[in-house]
Amino acid sequence: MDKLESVQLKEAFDRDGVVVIRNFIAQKQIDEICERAEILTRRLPKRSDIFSNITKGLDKIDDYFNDLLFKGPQVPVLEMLLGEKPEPTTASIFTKDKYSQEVHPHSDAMKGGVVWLAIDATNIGNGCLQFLKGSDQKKEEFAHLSASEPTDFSSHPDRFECTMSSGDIAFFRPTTVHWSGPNHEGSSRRGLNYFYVGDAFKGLENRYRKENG
Ligand SMILES: O=C(O)CCC(=O)C(=O)O
Repeated sequence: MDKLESVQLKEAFDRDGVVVIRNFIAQKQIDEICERAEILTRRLPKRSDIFSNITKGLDKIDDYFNDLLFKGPQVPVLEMLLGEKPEPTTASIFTKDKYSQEVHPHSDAMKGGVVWLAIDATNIGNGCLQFLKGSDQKKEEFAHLSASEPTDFSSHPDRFECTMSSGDIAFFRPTTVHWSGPNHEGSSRRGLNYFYVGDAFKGLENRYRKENG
């Protein structure tokens, strides 16, 4: 990425709280990521709550994902966008098949960055990510949202339907409201998700554990 592209990307990130880079990872590596993530997903126990389609902690059990989380090509881009070193938290795979749950509009944490790499092509029919552009600048207004509670933003003027091809990557602030709808198609919609939210995310996990036992 040249200097001008970086400046333009940072401007868009500061304005919208989300940017997408097309063709960021070559298909050969996407295939490799997909194959390894599928093996781990089969090995790891499924969550029994409403987010059974999310497998977290790939980096904890496979050095391949640990290396990607800490040293992947997304790290310098995120550092440029945030203006500080990202604090790696975890790498997860978000699989959405025909029977998967919706992830309702929410924020992830109060600081840091989130990266979502498309393994499959995503569109509104199979539950692509959607965002409210600029919502990271209105944290209080959206603080009450929860990923498990439906909130209808379908006609919100700042809604951004983040259609992606395999290998495209989205960078967003954890406070940029985002969600994904149902998958009406038969095929699976998978994304590799890197959280760089440091301790703030641990705080959220602790709160979740306390609230849900
Ligand atoms: O992949 C999805 O469907 C949802 C992703 C998400 O909510 C997140 O990255 O926090």
